[in-house]
Amino acid sequence: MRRLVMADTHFRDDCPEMRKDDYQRAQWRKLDFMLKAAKELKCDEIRHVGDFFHKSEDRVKSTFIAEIIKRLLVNDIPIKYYPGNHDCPNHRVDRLRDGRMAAILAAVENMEVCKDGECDGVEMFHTFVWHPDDRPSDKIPGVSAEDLLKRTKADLVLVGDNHQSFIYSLRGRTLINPGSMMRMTIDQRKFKPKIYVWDDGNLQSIDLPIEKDVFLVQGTTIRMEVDSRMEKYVSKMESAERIQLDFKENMKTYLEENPEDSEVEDIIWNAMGE
Ligand SMILES: [Mn+2]
Repeated sequence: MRRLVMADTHFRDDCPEMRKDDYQRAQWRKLDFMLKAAKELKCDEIRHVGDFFHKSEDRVKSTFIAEIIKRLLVNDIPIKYYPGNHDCPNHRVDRLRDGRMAAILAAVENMEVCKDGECDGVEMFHTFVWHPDDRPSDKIPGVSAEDLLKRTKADLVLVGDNHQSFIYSLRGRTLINPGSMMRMTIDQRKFKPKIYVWDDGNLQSIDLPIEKDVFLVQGTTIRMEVDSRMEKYVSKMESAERIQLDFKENMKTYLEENPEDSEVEDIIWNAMGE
């Protein structure tokens, strides 16, 4: 069984603050490339490990949704998708079909939603798993790739959420985190987006084509600081087990327990679309 693995596509109808190129076209180029790769490599299925969209709200330009659907309708390889927090209104997985994913799932018949745990012999998670070179600490908790592999049983464990790409193997079992499809923030400017193809133990990584000079250079230092601060919160929040149900509630509780100055809180709530 040959599987193409992707995650964190974060399709969006606007342009990230620090990008100066035609971001919509850049997204479609990547989606076209991934679907073409799946076909050319004769993959039996595509796995998407969550955060298909950047935002879950259903109010969005129909032309934007149509751009995605028309591509997925041409694709004839089954897609097994695991919901990410960005796809679920109020970060509640039981509300997945109240958001943008509803249109995609209604239109694309060969796309199937995987539930918690094993999905046809592969385990899928959308939760913050640390890069194998980094370690969770008391200050920043989380799941290490090693711990997750120890807790699971399948030969192949797929994770989304951490936008870095990495693989980790333990006693013949493998964890794959494809990383994000796009470089959305300036701290990702050196990141090389990729997809993985897993064929019963053989792993191939494929770099997605990227263009040079897509970031605005001005304001880099300030923006990087804000991004890394946001990342700190998102990592902490998403690594908590209780994150599963209501991200905003959890963020509120977290900020009550760890007060920040109001400017930082504003940045957080703004980033969360509040
Ligand atoms: Mn994500």
